[in-house]
Amino acid sequence: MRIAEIQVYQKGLPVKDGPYTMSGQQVWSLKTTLVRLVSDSGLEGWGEVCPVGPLYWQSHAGGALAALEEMGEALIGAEVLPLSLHRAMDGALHGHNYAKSAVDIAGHDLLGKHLGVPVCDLLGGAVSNRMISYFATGIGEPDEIARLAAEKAAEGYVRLQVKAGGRAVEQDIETVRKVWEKVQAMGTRLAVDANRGMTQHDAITLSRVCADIPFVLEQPCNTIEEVAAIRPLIRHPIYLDENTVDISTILRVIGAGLVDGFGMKVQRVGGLQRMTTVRDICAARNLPHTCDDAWGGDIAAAAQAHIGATVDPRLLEGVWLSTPYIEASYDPENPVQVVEGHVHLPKGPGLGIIPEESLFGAPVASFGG
Ligand code: 0XW
Ligand code: MG
Repeated sequence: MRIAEIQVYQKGLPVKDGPYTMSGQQVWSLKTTLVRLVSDSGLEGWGEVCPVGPLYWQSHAGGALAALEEMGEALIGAEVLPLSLHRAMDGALHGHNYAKSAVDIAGHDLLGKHLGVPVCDLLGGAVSNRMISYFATGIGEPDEIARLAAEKAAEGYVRLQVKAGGRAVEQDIETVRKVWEKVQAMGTRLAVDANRGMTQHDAITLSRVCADIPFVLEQPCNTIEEVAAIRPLIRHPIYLDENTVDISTILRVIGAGLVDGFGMKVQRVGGLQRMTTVRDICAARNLPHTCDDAWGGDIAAAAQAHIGATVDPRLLEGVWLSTPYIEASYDPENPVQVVEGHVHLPKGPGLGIIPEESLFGAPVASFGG
C-alpha cells in the first residue's frame, strides 16, 4: 500500500477555561496541524501535531506546516510502513521530528485500517486498555492549587503534576507543601514540573526544604548541563522532559546516570515508531515515563493512548491528554477523554477515531491526487 494523496489542515484550539499555565508562559489558544494520508487503495489515515505554543519547546504551528510542505511531494508513492515512512521523511528533511510525528501517526492509522487491527497491535500489543492519566495543576496561588489538587485526586487521578518555576521559589515550596498536606492521605503520587524555569539554586533549595515530601522533580532547569550540576545535590528523583529532543539524547542522559525517568512526548521524538524505541530503552533500564504529547485533539490523544497501552503498567507514569481543555471532539462517537483519572484505549482498527473532516476547513496544503 502506498501514499497517493496528502492533505494538511490547521485548526485553532481555544483552551477551555483558559489560560493553561506553566513556568514562563500561559496559553489561551493553540493551532493544531492535521495530516490526512490517502492510500492508493482509497483508505485514509489521520495524524496530528500541536505544539503547546511557541515558547514551550523548539516547535510551533508555522514550523509544522512548513516542514510538511517541504516533505509533501517526496512522500507521494512512499510505502505505508512505519520505517519506510521515516526513511522517506528523513530523505526529504533533516530533523523536525514534531512535524514528522503527524505523518507517522497518520501512517499507523492507515496501516491499522488496512490490516484491520488497532494501532497498539502495530506497536507490539497492548498490556492495558485503561491507563492512568495525570493532572497538571498550572501555576497559581498555593491555597488554590492545593484545593484543585484535592479535587482532582478525589476525581480519581492517582498522579498530579504540580507546576513550578518562573517565580520566587518560596511560592513553589508553599504550593508543594500545601498540595501534599491535601493529598498525602489519598496515596496520590506527585511530580513537580518546572518546565525548565528554575535556577540551579532554586531547584536545590526546593529539594532540600521539601526533602520530607516524596515527589519527582521534572525538568527543573533549562539545560542538561544544569541538571547534571545539581544532580548530586537533589534529594528527589529527576525526570527530564523538554531536554529529551531525540533518541540519541535519551541514550546520553541515561548513560550518564542523570535521570530516573522521563516526561515523554510523542511529537518530540518523531511519532509512534520512535516512541516504541523510547519505551523499549526505558524498559531495559526500568525507567518510568509518561506517554504525553504537548497538545492536540482526539487524533493526538488516541495516538498517546495506543502507545500508552503497550507500556508495562509498572513503568507508565501516565497518559496526559489535552482533550479536557478542548471544547469539541473530532469524533463525538469516540471521544478520547480522561474519565476518573484514567484513559480508555479507543476501539476499532487504526486509531479508532473517525474525525469529522468538515471541522478542519479547507486544506492548507495538498500533495498528489
Ligand atoms: C503537562 N504536559 C504534558 C502538558 C503540557 O504540554 C506541558 C507538559 C509537561 O509535562 O511539561
Ligand atoms: Mg513536563
